[in-house]
Amino acid sequence: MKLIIAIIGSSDAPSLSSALIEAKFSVTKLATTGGFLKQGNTTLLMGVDNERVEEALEIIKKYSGVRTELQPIPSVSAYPSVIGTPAIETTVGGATVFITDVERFEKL
Ligand code: 2BA
Repeated sequence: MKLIIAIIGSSDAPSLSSALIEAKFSVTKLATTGGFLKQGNTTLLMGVDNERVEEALEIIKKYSGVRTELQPIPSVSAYPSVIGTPAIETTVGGATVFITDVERFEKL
């Protein structure tokens, strides 16, 4: 078994948690704070069987990895060159993931 520790943006936490639960992973969600920016982020703890680690990582990547998304333009007047386009592409997300061996796992 492995312990996956995933530090993600808090806005990605609800969708990622739901996807992981849907895929029958067990997840513990911690409200954490980044040491550098001192802003809230979310840390997920997951005990995962070795053969499902890659599957878990794929889901983490899909829902919280770095990706581009269409964001609504806040004020069209601030972006005169994109008048007529309802949204702009923005880079969002990012996950820092640690994977460690679990020496022993028990439910007592
Ligand atoms: P990321 O590297 O994507 O890290 C996002 C958050 O993940 C971090 O929040 C921290 O909570 C966690 N994290 C990343 N690497 C870690 C590690 N090796 N051990 C434990 N936790 C880790 P913040 O500390 O607030 O950092 C936010 C962003 O600021 C970082 O994004 C990075 O782009 C930048 N950053 C962090 N430390 C920096 C430093 N010493 N100098 C310059 N930039 C830094």
